Amino acid sequence: MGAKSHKCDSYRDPVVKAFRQRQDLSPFARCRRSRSAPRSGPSNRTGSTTAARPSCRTKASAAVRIGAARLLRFHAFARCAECETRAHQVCKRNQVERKLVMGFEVRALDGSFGREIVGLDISAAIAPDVAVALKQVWLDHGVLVFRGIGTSPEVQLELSRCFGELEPHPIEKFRLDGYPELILLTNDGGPVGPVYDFAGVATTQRIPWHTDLAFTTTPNAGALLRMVRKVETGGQTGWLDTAAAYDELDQATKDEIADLEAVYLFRAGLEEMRFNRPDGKRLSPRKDNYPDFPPVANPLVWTHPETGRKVLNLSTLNIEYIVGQRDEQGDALIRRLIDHALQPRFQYVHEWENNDMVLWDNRRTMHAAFGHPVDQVRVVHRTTIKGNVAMGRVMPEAAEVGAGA
Ligand SMILES: O=C(O)CCC(=O)C(=O)O
Ligand SMILES: [Fe+2]
Repeated sequence: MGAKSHKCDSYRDPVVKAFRQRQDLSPFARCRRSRSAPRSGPSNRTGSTTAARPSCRTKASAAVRIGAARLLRFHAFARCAECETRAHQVCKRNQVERKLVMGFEVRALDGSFGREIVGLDISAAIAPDVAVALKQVWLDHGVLVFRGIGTSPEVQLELSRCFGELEPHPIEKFRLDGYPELILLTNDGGPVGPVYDFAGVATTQRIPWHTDLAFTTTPNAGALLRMVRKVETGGQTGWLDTAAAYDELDQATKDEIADLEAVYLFRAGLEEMRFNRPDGKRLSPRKDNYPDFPPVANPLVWTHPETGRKVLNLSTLNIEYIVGQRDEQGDALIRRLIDHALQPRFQYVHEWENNDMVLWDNRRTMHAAFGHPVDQVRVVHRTTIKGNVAMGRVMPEAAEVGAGA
């Protein structure tokens, strides 16, 4: 091997280079065992070849071989000082941290979960191995933020398809013309949902913490929003990590709720929901943009079908009562769980810029739309990643609701 071949192609990649400079990275993959290897020769930070560090060269090439076999085309393996404490993706066979793979960078967000993806090239089709790597980061972290790259419906669809089959909106009028898999969320031409008075401001698109389709037996796996036109006031979307919320319950509560089911439903008039309904005064008449849904019973603690993690399945907007405890005691339990889950430390709130895209794992998070003044126009395009794991059962009361709807 000549000196030239000691540097992999990724080393010339500007994204990789910038990342290394920022994060103080070695240009070589290192496994935990090699960390103590004595340094010889010039610093790797300045781009010296592995010839200066024979022990690293061996481990780096082994790491690349394993990576290449697994994901076909690794750009680089990298480890930064941060990785000592944070669990980035780990190559299980040799414990090499691979924070930087496939030419995109994975950065922590301002919150306890979720990640930002930086440097992803979506000017052309996303290669299957890149899609696999992105999906893994999504499953590991629950929310992915892509800033400024969502410039067209095509880009949004291309990215969304990395995470699973897309689901067209069941109600045709919400679909974007020519793009059945894109849903248009906008108040352009009139508010999309009810208008409430919040602190004297007529506000639309304000939706309390919920999980999409928590009131059905098969919630969708995820969704991706693209900000086409942001508003100047408000309009944020928040996400909440229900896996962490579960983990941090005390053991007595975990035992208490382990086998409970709760009933969830959806009413087009959100103020008719029982717990976390919108707190303002309704200004618009009840308009049946959406149908009411019959009650469904789902487990209160759900095992994520792809990661195996337990999550608190709360959907605060939709939860009605605990099965078998339709009383004060059951309601008190729901209130206690809601107070616990809504703590800011479990949340990430996104301040939108145009062309941002945010993807979430709907089985491991709740989200909330903060709303915006009704006289400002917000335009969002959304894709939905289909869910295919049923968890609940339709309640016998469904017949009554169905008859009345
Ligand atoms: O408008 C938003 O920010 C989010 C709306 C929402 O809840 C959704 O798309 O599921
Ligand atoms: Fe939602």
